[in-house]
Amino acid sequence: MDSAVSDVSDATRGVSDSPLVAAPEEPMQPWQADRTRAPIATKIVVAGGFGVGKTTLVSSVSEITPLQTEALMTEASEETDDLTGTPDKRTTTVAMDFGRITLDDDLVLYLFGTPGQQRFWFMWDDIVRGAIGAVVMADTRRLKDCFPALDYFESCGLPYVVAVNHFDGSELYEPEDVREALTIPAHIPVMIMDARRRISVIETLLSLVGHALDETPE
Ligand SMILES: Nc1nc2c(ncn2[C@@H]2O[C@H](COP(=O)(O)OP(=O)(O)OP(=O)(O)O)[C@@H](O)[C@H]2O)c(=O)[nH]1
Ligand SMILES: [Mg+2]
Repeated sequence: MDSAVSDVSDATRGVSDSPLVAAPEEPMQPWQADRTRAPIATKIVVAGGFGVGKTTLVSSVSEITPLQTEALMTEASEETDDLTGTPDKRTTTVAMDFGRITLDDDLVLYLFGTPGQQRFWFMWDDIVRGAIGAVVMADTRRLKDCFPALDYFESCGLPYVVAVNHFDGSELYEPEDVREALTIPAHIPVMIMDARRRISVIETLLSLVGHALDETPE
C-alpha cells in the first residue's frame, strides 16, 4: 500500500508491509510468560467497633485515593456513639471504605472497611462476600466493642486476625494480654499496631494473608 500511514509504520517498526499488521512484534519478556507471577487479587475486610480506626487503616495504606463514605456526625448520635476515646472524630462511615494495596508486586489486596455504627451492621453480609479474611480492629479502652465483629467472623468461619490499634496516651498492653482478655484461640494472630502508620498496617495485612492461607484447605 502507498499510503503515508503505511510508510511511516513500516519505517518505524521495521515490520512486514502487510497493512493488517497493526502492532509491533515485541519479544515476550520472561516475566510475561511466568504464570506463577500473575497478580493475585484478593478481598479483605476491615471490621471493628465504632471509631476504632478502620477508615484510618484503609486510607493509610491505599495506593489509590480511597473511596470513603463519611458523613458528618451530629448531636443526634450523642446517645449511641461514644466519642470519649476519639474526641476529635467528626465523621463516621455510613457505607464502607475501599482501598487497594499491592504487596510484593503480585498480590493485590482490595480493602473493604465496614461501617462501625450498629445501625449499619446489616451491610456486613454484602461487604464480606468473597473475602479471604478480615482484620478485626480493637481498642483496649473499649475492648467489648469488637465482640460483634469477632462473633460474626467466628460464626461465618472467615479467617481473621485481631489488630489492636494503639491510641496515643492509652495503656500499651502485650498481645498475649489482649488474647486472654478476648479469649482468642492460640492459632489466631493478635498484634498491636498503629492504623496511621503504613508499615504497621502492611505487617497486619501480611499476617492476615499468611493466616488465611494456613486456614484455607488445599
Ligand atoms: N491517636 C490515634 N488516633 C487515631 C488512630 N487511628 C485513628 N485515629 C483517630 O481516631 C478517629 C477514628 O478514626 P476512624 O478511622 O474514622 O474510625 P472508624 O473505625 O473508621 O470509625 P467508624 O467508621 O465511625 O466506625 C479519627 O479521629 C482518627 O484520626 C491511632 O492509631 N491513634
Ligand atoms: Mg470508618
